[in-house]
Amino acid sequence: MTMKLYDYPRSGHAHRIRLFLSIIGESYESENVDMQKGEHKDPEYRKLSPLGQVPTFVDGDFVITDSTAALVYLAIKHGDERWLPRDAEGAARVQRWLSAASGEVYRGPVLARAGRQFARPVDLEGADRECKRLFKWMQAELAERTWLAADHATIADIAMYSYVRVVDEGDIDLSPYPAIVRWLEDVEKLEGFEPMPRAEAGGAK
Ligand SMILES: N[C@@H](CCC(=O)N[C@@H](CS)C(=O)NCC(=O)O)C(=O)O
Repeated sequence: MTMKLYDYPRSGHAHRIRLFLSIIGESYESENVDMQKGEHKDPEYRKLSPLGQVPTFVDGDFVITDSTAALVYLAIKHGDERWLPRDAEGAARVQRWLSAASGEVYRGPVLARAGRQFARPVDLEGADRECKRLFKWMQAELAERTWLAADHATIADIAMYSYVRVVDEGDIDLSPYPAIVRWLEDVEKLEGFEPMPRAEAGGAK
């Protein structure tokens, strides 16, 4: 059965899923949800995504309306076990970063970019503070080891990558965090890597 991604190019949440699908070599259908036209709030789309959010990932009858949940699903169903270790400690280490990808990444890099690149009304000072807090932590972790959650790449790295890569679009400079820059480049060397689109072409957060 074909898998389908309801997608929007500039969405980092959607990019996480595209990136992982590409790395594990899974083919899928893609349907663009034009967020600029507000298609994510259409009643028809809300039947799939009650919150009216992008991305939505569908495999047969199973609908997933969250990027990190889709990564977990794909890692278990289609990926090599290394992407999501099954032992208690290994799984918790990955989950720690999946939570950050939905929490600190949203409150920092996502909102800084949404405010400055897409002129959304956000608390930019708050977003900048969150970015600093997050990047200080990531820098310390990544100065100690190559990957975020294990001694190899996991879905933690996939989930964290997309919005950190384009945080300069929120006017945040990564040069004080050399270990993060090194890690971004390491993710980009993974076989099957697919880049996060830049905002120049316009779009939503
Ligand atoms: N928890 C969701 C969040 C997805 C999300 O916030 N998507 C944004 C676009 S990148 C969105 O749809 N925003 C519109 C809204 O929340 O109303 C995920 O990880 O996929």
